[in-house]
Amino acid sequence: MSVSSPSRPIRIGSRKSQLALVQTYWVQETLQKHFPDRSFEVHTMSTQGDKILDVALAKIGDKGLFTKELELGMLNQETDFAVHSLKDLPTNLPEGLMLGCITERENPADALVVHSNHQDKQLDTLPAGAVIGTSSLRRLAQLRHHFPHLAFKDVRGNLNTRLAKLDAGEYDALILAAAGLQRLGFSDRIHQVIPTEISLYAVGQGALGIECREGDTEVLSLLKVLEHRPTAQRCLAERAFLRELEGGCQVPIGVNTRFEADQLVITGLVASLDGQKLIKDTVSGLPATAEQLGLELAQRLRQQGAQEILEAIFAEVRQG
Ligand code: DPM
Repeated sequence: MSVSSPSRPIRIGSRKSQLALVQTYWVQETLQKHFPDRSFEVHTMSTQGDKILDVALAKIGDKGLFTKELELGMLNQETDFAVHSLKDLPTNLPEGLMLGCITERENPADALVVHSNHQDKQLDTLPAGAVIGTSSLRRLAQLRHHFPHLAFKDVRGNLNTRLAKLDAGEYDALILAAAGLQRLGFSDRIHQVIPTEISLYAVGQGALGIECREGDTEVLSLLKVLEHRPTAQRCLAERAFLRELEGGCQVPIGVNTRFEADQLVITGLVASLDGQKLIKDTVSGLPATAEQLGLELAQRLRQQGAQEILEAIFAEVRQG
């Protein structure tokens, strides 16, 4: 291989799902605008998570379910970087790869989407036994805690498939990320933005994470135009928190981060699947110490029994 010439095309790896493509095309367009003399190509790939649609996510349990194939593409020099929903990117990356940039976060909240029968209802007024579709243990545990009158059922598939199942009456409501609905043009289906007191969001939710080869200075310098520093500080704190608790993507762990004056504030939660136990705490400090804040928060939750909850869940999920 020759030394990379300034004009070589930059190859972007992406999943094929509609949401992934909307996100990747946005990255491609933004870069193209900033670097009109360069060319940016999108290379799509299917990941394990796209192929296995009939098994509950938590039971597959594999970290990197939506990222592994994209990572191999970069390691094999077939692509130069990959665009992910940051919350699907494991906190420990394979040797040779790094998180090159974090983009500006959209609304990180979860949202309630209801069947047309329930247009006049909110989470607290849905009838007893109403069936809520979610595959997220985090959403399940928190909503069970606050709304024990509701029933929960697993739902898989892309956003269109899920909305179709809802409209067909298989569910009374769904819980989905507001950001995903917005990016796909379904903002009008957001019936209630779920307040953070009820559902803390997933680590990295609403932001995109761009993964590239470690030390690829050419790509890293291009990615700088996409970086959003405040989002990155928040998400680095969140990811340090999750990493320290050794949680994968499918764990009942939620966060909320925000800036108050010059302080970065992070609230984190670990919940038992039955919604009975919620362990929650908050720490704050200077944004420059973001990762330490996440770590400190994890240690505090562990002192309050978070590890026991997580171990019980790992055992339960493994047994199926
Ligand atoms: C992860 C979770 C889910 C996705 C678990 C969680 C939701 C699974 C489900 C880690 N990834 O949030 O507790 O409810 O079935 C996913 C979505 C987005 C990225 C869709 C969603 C869009 C929002 C974003 C799936 N990954 O959360 O409704 O880009 O942050």
